[in-house]
Amino acid sequence: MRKISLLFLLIIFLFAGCSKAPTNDGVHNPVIGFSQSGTESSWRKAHTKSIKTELKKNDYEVLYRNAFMNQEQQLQDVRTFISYKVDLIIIAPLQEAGWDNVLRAAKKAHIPVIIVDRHIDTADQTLFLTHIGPSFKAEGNRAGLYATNYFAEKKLDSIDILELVGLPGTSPSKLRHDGFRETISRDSRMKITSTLVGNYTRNKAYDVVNKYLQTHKNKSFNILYSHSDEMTLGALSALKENHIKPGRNIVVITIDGQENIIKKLANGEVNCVVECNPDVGWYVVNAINRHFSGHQLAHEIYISETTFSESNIDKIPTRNY
Ligand code: GYE
Repeated sequence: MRKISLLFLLIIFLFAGCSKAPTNDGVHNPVIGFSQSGTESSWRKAHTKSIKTELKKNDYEVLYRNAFMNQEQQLQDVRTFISYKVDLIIIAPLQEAGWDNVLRAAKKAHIPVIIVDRHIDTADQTLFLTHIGPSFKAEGNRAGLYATNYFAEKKLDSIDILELVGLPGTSPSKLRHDGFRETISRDSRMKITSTLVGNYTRNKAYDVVNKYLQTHKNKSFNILYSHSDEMTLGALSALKENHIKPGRNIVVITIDGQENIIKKLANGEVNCVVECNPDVGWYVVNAINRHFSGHQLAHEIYISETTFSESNIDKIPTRNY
């Protein structure tokens, strides 16, 4: 009799080990809290959709919160997930700084955390399981590579670059700048002459570029390097209003790869699109499944990406963002 019950316990234990995640009551599916930073671009909408769709496909319950680009709101959203005692939290952080306290609270409540897209800045790397997202530095390098190749054979003494960065205090803003600068340093003629801040939004980018052009009427530049497609769309309007032909008078390099910017690549207003891949859902859910079945995760998981320009325009896969 004792042998049978031991066998029974062993079978239950083995099956429990195979289950995808801890369920609080054995009836409900595991609950995942997903805190998204905003909806400022169609890139981000696709990022949200990719994660939500894949979670649901895998039978996870999803609690979703959008912080609408407000850091305080996002910290509050994560605290709400902790008080709901969710099984795991996914955070797409708005800003790099300020996460330690809330992540310590999650750790104390034994709730694992996965960071997606932008990075967080913390001295304690045990506060999250893994970061899943693009290599922003490699994106900057790719943008720089296009710039240096484009001008390699052109006889110019200096090549001036207007840079349009996203929200300050975020890792893509920093790393896309670093990667770009690293690569263009191969060509001593290239110089970033001005850096404008566009916060990753179309309106803000339009305003800052327009103001710049109005106040620097006699100053020309050769390249516009914009860190995101939404900002590029705002910049293109400002350039055209100021009688500058994007793609012709100046070379336009942008990052993301939204459908609406691929159209601009096709009509010649944009010269190069460095892809930033929002389709991370499969990677995120795969990491969650592996974690719940007892596997150790790599601390950094990169998503593969490429570059589009006139040389491969007919081979660009259909965009879903
Ligand atoms: O490039 C931009 C978005 O954090 C990588 O945020 C992301 C950036 C993306 O709004 O379009």
